[in-house]
Amino acid sequence: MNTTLPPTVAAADAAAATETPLVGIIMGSQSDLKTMSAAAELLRQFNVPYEITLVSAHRTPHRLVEYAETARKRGLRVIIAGGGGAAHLPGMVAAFTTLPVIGVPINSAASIHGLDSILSMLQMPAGVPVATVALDGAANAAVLATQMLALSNARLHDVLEKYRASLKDKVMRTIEELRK
Ligand code: RP5
Repeated sequence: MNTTLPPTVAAADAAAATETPLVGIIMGSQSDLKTMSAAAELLRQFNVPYEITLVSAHRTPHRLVEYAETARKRGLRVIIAGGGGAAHLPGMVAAFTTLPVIGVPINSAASIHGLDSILSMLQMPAGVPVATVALDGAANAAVLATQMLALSNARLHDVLEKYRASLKDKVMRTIEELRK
C-alpha cells in the first residue's frame, strides 16, 4: 500500500486487483474519490486489473508528468482521469502519453455546476484527444475503458455482453412490475 496517499485512496489501492493494472484511474483530489470510485467498482466487477491514485495537474505537476510518461511502460492500456473546476488533468496527461485518456468531468464544490470541468476537458486541440464522458460519468468511463480492452480480449467482450443483458433485464423487470 502506498502510505503517502490519503487513507481512503490507499484503501482503494489495496483493494485493487493484484495483477498488472491495465487501467489507471487518477483524479485531482481526495474530494473526487467518491465520484471516481464508481469506475473502480465497475472495473472490479468486470475483473479488469486497475490502479487508483491521486495525481493533481496543479498541486503535483511533476507527479503528473512521471505518471503519464511511465504509464505505457508499466503496462497500463487506458487512463481514466477525473477532475473538477479547472480540470486540466486529463488534457495534460493526454499531452504526455499516446495511451487513450478518458476524462470524467466532476461537479465538485469548486465547480461552476460542473460546466467549467466539462469545457476544460472537452475542447482539446486537434491531435491530443480526451474522450470526455458525462458529468460525474465515472461508471461510463469504466465501461468505455473495458470496451477498448475488449477489442483484443474475448473474455471482456463476453463480460460486456452480459453486462448489457443485465441492463436490459433490469428495464424489462420494471416494465413487468408496472404492468401488475
Ligand atoms: C480539482 O479541484 C480537483 O479535481 C477537484 O475536483 C477540485 C477541488 O479540489 P479540492 O479543493 O477539493 O481538493 O483539482
